[in-house]
Amino acid sequence: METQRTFTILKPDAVKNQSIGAIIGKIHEAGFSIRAMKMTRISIEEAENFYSMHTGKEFFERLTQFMASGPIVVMVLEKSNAIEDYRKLLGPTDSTKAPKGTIRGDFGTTTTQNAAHGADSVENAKHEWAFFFSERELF
Ligand code: IDP
Ligand code: MG
Repeated sequence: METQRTFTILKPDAVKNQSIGAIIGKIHEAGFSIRAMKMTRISIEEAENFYSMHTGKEFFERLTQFMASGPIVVMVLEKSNAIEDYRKLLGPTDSTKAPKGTIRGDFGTTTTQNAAHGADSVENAKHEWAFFFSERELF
């Protein structure tokens, strides 16, 4: 199968809990290679834009405040079937329902604070990483 790229954010909870090393280990063990990576932050306005599809939902403000609450690690990951396989590795949105062995099951704590984001389509992945990475930061 052709290789594919996906985009992930290790969310502020994962950075704060010192889980990023273990999460990156799990990502490598699952066969993904890292094509771009940095620690950065987003403002509340940028979080509102990133999650604009959820505007108006009950959890929107909690989510955007959380995403802007501290440093994040953003990465472009490559593998065959990367989008779908990474979503499987993440587990379901609600960390309390995520099986052991998944990123959210092992490192997330709630539905909002679920350790990591994963793009849900090739198009969205490209759009999301283009916000964070210049051409020279992509390998
Ligand atoms: P996903 O991250 O599994 O794709 P989405 O539905 O796209 O889930 O939601 C984006 C993010 O918003 C989730 O990762 C989570 O942090 C937060 N979120 C989604 N649904 C809820 C909810 O019902 N309560 C609280 N937070 C939520
Ligand atoms: Mg989503």
